[in-house]
Formats: sequence, structure tokens, C-alpha cells
Amino acid sequence: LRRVVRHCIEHEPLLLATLAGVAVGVILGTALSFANLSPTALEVIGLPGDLLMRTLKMLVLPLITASVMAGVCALRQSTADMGKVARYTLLYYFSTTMGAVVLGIAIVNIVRPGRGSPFDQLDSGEGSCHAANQKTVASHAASTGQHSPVEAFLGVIKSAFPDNVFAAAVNMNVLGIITVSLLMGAALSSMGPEAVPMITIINIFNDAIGKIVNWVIWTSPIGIASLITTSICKACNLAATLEALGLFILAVLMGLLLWGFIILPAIYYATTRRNPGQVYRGFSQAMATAFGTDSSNATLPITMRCATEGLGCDPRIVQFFLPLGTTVNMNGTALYEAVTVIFIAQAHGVVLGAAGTVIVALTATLAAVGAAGIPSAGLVTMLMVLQAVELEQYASDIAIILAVDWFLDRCRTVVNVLGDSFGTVIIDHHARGWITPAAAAAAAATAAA
Ligand code: DAS
Repeated sequence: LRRVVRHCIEHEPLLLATLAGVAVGVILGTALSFANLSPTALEVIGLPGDLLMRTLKMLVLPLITASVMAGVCALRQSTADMGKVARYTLLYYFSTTMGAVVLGIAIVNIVRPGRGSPFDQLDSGEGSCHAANQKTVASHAASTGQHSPVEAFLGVIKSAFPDNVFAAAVNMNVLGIITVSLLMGAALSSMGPEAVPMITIINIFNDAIGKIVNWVIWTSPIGIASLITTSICKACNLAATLEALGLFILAVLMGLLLWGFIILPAIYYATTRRNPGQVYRGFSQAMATAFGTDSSNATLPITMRCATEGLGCDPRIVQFFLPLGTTVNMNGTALYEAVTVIFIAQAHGVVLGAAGTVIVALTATLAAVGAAGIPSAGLVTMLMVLQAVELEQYASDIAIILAVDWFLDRCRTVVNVLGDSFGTVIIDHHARGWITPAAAAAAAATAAA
């Protein structure tokens, strides 16, 4: 342990500071949760965390726009077999998301956390502290309007083709921004030398965003401590909820640990014959930030930095794969949604049967694709899965689960980022045979200019 700590102090001071921020957040949050702080006090304590989230979110759209355009231009200029990169990318996304769902369904049916009607032990009536969460869930149910998997699927497809680019940016429609950036990058790279200055500007802009990320990342330990402290302080009825939902929390953590630390590295080793430990080491800062911010979108700038600087992945692959993966490839969320819906069915004595379980598997995959990389997105998109198996009358249970979602969300966000990290390195490993080396591509581009 001393050797590890010394290594971290010498080579990973930021990671050490981030982990210290997580520890301070948990300790301070636990201590202050008994103090019944006023909303103003919570606002002040949460300020550093709020500023960190705002700064990271501020970077996400310019980063995605510039990096996807730069990535597509660079890949196409390097005589890359783009179709092959895209096919392998989509295959990885779908197979890992579906695999995580199947694992979640297996675990929740083995552990059976819903036995003993856990929700009956917790008051979720008007006067209870869950009442505020009830309103959150009810307002989202009213706003989504998606009452079937087909509508949700159509919603995801339509969001990928925005009819107004500025509206897509304002509404943080990341999938829509990625589509526009992919098309723009493809168009620019199919033009002649006259487009080179524009592509150069995009690359410079991309590098500038990277510089800002490097500055912001050094403030993250303080922001993460603040985010975790306020999350714990805001969690209502924590002790009773932990007791009633203990088996459920155990089932979720088992699934996330198995997927993130056994199955994903096994897939990585099987496809690359390389040591998965390198991936954990290289992406450790991204994993810690994902846990601290519980937002894979906010973590994206750091995940991309880890891929290029930590693992030496080809920036062209990283710029193409990671923004898209962060948006549509959420293994942790998919697993969580499947586990939670079946847990709710068990808690109310509803037997889903084979057909119902297949519907959960398909809609949980879809809901995960549709979930944004923001805090608790996966818990709210779960409403669609509940509706698909006619369990929407139990949506109030989500308000109770929200009391512990500040922790479960962080865990599944880490697994979401891990799924994207392993995918990037796998695609990068194989794509080296499909695209010309970066130096040769750069030389070719210069010659063309
Ligand atoms: N917090 C989401 C993310 O950022 C995951 C989720 O809510 O399920 O990936």
C-alpha cells in the first residue's frame, strides 16, 4: 500500500487528490446529515460542486462538436475504413449494453430483492420526506409523454436528427449535435485543399478545449467533495431506506461489479490479449470523476484526456468513439434499469414471465440509449420500462429509490464510463490495422495542402 501511495504521490497527484475529495465528501456528508442544515447552508456547501458541474457541462458541447468533426476529418483523410470502424463501434455498443441487461436480469432473479414487500416499510405519503421526490418523478412522467417502447425508440431516432441545430444545442440534445458534427466533418473532409484552413481551425479549437479541461480538472477534487457532501445531506430517511432496500442495493452493486470488473475486462482480454489493468490505471481519473460528478457527460472531457494521454489511443478514434459512446453506450444504466423494474415487480408480487422479461430487456436497453449522461437520468428514463410492462402504477417507488440514488447513480456512471473506456481501447487496438498511422496521415494532409 505504501508503494502504491508513493507512486500516486509521484505520478498521480491529481488522482490522489480526487480520491481524497471523495473521502472528504462521504465523511463530511455523513457528519452533516445529522445537522439538518438549512437549504441556504446546503447551497453554500454545494457551490464548489455546482461550479465544477457547470464548467464541465459548459465544455461538453464545444468539445463534442470540435472533436467529432476533427475525428471524422482525420479518419477520412487517413484512408480509414470508416464503415468498418462504425460497424465495430455499433456492434460493441449494442452487445455490451444487451449483455449488461441480461446479467442484471439474471442477478435480480437469483437474489430476489423484492421479497418481503420492502416498500411497505417506508412511508411515501404526503408528509414523508419522499414527497418532494414524488413530485420530481410525477413531473417527469407528465413531461416525457413516451408511453411505449416504440414511441421511445422513435423519440431517440428523431432526437438524432434535430430540425433546429441551435435548439439542439440549447436543449443539450447531444445525439443531435453529434449527427450535425459527423455530417459537417464528412463534408469538410470530402472537399479539396480549400477546406484545409477550416479543418486546421477546428483542430486548434479542439486543442484549446483540451487545455481548458486540463485547467478545470485540477479543481475537481474540491468540487467532488462538495457534490458528495450535499448529496448525502439531501438524502432523506437514509438509514431506514438503506435497511428496507439493502438487498436491492446489493443486487445492483453485484451486477455493476461483475460487469465492470469481471466481464468487461474479460471481453477486453479476449479481443486484444492485453492486460485490462492498464485500462483501469489509464482511466482512473475518469472513473474517480464519474463517481464524483455522477455524470458521464461531464466526465467526457476527462475520459477523452485519459484515452489519449493515459492509454496512448489514436486521437482520431477517441474523437469519433467517445462522444458517441458516452451518449448511447451506458452499460451501467441498462443493467440498473432492468434490475430495478424487476425488483419493483417482485416487491408487488407481479410475475412478469418470459415475455415480460424480454420486454424489460429490450426497453431497458432502449431507455439506456435514450438516457442522457446526467445525474439520475437512468432512474427517470426507467418510467418507460415500467410503462412497457404495465407497472406504471408503482412509479411512486422510484421516489423512494431516489433516496439512495445519489450513491447507486455514481456506481453505474463509473460502469458507463468503463464501458466506453474499454470500447475505445478495443476499437483503437483493432483500428490500427485499418487506418494509416497518424504521422503518415498528417504528412499526407500537409502534402495535399
Ligand atoms: N448518471 C448517468 C450518467 O451520467 C447514469 C444514469 O443516470 O443512469 O451516465
